[in-house]
Amino acid sequence: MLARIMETAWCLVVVFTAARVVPAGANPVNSSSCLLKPVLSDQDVKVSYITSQVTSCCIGHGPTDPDLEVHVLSLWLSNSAGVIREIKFNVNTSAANRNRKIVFVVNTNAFSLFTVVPTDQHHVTFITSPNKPVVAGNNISTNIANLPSSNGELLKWAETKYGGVSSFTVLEDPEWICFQVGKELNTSKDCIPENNFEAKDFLEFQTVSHGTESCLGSSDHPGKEAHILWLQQSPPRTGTEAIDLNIKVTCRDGNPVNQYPTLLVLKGYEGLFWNISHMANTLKLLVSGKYFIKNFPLSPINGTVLPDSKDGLISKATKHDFPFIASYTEIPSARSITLELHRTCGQATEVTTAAQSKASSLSTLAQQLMKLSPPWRCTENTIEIAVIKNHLQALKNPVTEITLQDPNCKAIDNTTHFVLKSIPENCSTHLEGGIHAKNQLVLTMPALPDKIRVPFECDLPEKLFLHLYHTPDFRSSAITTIVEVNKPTYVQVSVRTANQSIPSQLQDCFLQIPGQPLPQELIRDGNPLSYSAVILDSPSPKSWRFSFTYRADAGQEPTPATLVCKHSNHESSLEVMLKPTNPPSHSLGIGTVLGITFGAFLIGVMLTAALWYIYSHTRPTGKMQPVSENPPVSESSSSNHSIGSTQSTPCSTSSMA
Ligand SMILES: *[C@@H]1O[C@H](CO)[C@@H](O)[C@H](O)[C@H]1NC(C)=O
Ligand SMILES: *[C@@H]1O[C@H](CO)[C@@H](O)[C@H](O)[C@H]1NC(C)=O
Ligand SMILES: *[C@@H]1O[C@H](CO)[C@@H](O)[C@H](O)[C@H]1NC(C)=O
Ligand SMILES: *[C@@H]1O[C@H](CO)[C@@H](O)[C@H](O)[C@H]1NC(C)=O
Ligand SMILES: *[C@@H]1O[C@H](CO)[C@@H](O)[C@H](O)[C@H]1NC(C)=O
Ligand SMILES: *[C@@H]1O[C@H](CO)[C@@H](O)[C@H](O)[C@H]1NC(C)=O
Ligand SMILES: *[C@@H]1O[C@H](CO)[C@@H](O)[C@H](O)[C@H]1NC(C)=O
Ligand SMILES: *[C@@H]1O[C@H](CO)[C@@H](O)[C@H](O)[C@H]1NC(C)=O
Ligand SMILES: CC(=O)N[C@H]1CO[C@H](CO)[C@@H](O)[C@@H]1O
Repeated sequence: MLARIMETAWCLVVVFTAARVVPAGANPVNSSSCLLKPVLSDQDVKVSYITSQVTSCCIGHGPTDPDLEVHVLSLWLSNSAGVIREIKFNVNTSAANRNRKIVFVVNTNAFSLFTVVPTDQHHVTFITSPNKPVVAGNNISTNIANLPSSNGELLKWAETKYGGVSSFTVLEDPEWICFQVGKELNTSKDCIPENNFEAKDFLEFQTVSHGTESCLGSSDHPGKEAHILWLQQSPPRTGTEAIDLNIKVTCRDGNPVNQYPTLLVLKGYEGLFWNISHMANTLKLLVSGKYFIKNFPLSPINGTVLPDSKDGLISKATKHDFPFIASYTEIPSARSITLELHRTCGQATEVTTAAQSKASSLSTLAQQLMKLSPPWRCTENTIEIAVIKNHLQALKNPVTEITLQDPNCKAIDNTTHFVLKSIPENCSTHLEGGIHAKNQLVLTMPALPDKIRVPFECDLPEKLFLHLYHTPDFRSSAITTIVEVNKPTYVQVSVRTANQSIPSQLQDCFLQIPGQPLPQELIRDGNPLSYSAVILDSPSPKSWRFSFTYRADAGQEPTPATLVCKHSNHESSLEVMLKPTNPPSHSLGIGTVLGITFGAFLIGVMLTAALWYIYSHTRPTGKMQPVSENPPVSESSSSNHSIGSTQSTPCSTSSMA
């Protein structure tokens, strides 16, 4: 456990220090100069993997002595000129058949050293050719024999000597082998080797891929690189498989590790689960199937679909701006893969204190954590944060507070999450093009002197907004959904879009009233149509204003209706309530209030009334005539105000300007 924590801490320091020495101005890539060539053993990249798929194998009925197991191994070692290859050989035991004697007949094509770690449960004997290999280890017996070099003859030799073999296996370039003895391999047949045999039942081995190709060496390193791994095994008949992927960055001389921005393209069958060891900040992933980052307590992340061809995978990397393919490897079958990168390392430019490096590594880890499982979301009207508190445990230090850039915007701890909702206009959110929101999460950790900042961004969805007001000052605090009958209603329509080439005018707005078959058009193609609609000055290129007055018999009940507006490709609707004005005015029917002719008539009546009033007041004696509290309004008929609307609001006339 402690070792694991130490390892994590070490990794983080590597990440941190690596991030600081990435070359700043990398050369642009000339992809046509990236010529894939087979990697040589001294090059900067090495792909190795653990697999049970062997070159050739069979399981036999075993020797005539039932207390004996005879396993024949033929190992083919490439590129071994002048170098003595060392192969580690683990003999694993299974609980059954403890009393059996075990014989390994091992031949190799080159001098090699076999370091054996045997089980103490069995007596193990090795039979080898002189020096091919040399077997070393405690508690083992070795016998030298002149073994035939061809595979077929080697098998025949063992079958003749023991009356049959338990297994026969051909392996290429193993670095270590783990062999399980004492198992009932169970066959009654003779051993007839099959190619590409899946020997999961009794062995697995690690080998270096010799098919790896690379651009390294064919051109200058552009400062960023892609690694492509194509695992070609077919899906298991049942269940799901997980494959371990380890990334090891080693330094040839000195510290720290010089780590380039790296794209990892991982292709496997659909449904394969990649278990990725450790993620540097400079690592990008394109993964088919699902993946999981070790040490981060996150749920699996869904990958993407990747092409089924070498060219397709390479062009995928190129499309993601990583045309320099530092390694391309096809792997027939594996349970675990290790990508080893050797880097030229320089001296650290700055000596950092333990506290500084702890802060930086925590900050890096926090950023990775947030990128893997983004807790931010742009919705129609809000920016929402929901940080799962369990995820923060990966930081191994408590987080006491999370805010946005504006420290007044604090997330609330609801026991499982830190949650926060804010409107895009608030909390120092920077809106690019009115749609691309940028802000940062600020984490407070008492263990650190400084706060951890995690910048984030998200796109607000494109949308048309409708807002109603009773007054033409369009105060945001006075938004309403009530359309007062016979009084002006002020409408602001605004569009949130990244599109620069939208029409400068509002297009269509109408009212849909239940029971009325046709919509009541207010604006058509930017022109006012009915209900005294008036186009007002627009406050910005992406918002528009108008007013209208819905006219109806004042005595009617409140009626629900829908206001609909359209602009460019957007449409928005707002549920409103058509309400008679309060208190109800004289019940002048709608029919009575319309029409210039009638207006003129009314003026005449009013004049008559006024004259009568003056007359009655100037009379020396006589009774007072009852006078209406609400004297008729003497506005011209082109007024936007209905006659019934008599309580004038402070701004009620400015709309006519
Ligand atoms: C890319 O490299 C090729 C071959 O080396 C060369 O012919 C070509 O001009 C280069 N292209 C650019 C854009 O540098
Ligand atoms: C070898 O033995 C160890 C300990 O018994 C076990 O954990 C491991 O899985 C075995 N390896 C194989 C390949 O069976
Ligand atoms: C060697 O084998 C014997 C039994 O055959 C066992 O008791 C002993 O512990 C083994 N020694 C080592 C070093 O494995
Ligand atoms: C991934 O690897 C980690 C550490 O080795 C292990 O705990 C975890 O179970 C693995 N996940 C899967 C799905 O194999
Ligand atoms: C991942 O894919 C599975 C289906 O394969 C789906 O059920 C799940 O919701 C997806 N998860 C996410 C986070 O998209
Ligand atoms: C906390 O908030 C998150 C996100 O809104 C929600 O999913 C979760 O159920 C909440 N937890 C509790 C205990 O209310
Ligand atoms: C902005 O957020 C602060 C803090 O949450 C809040 O008090 C304020 O009312 C918000 N402003 C608007 C315009 O919503
Ligand atoms: C931008 O708006 C114009 C006018 O509505 C439309 O024709 C065009 O397709 C839009 N462009 C994009 C990228 O949506
Ligand atoms: C335990 C087991 O799998 N036994 C099998 C061994 O092989 C023979 C014939 O190949 C089968 O009949 C057994 O069932």
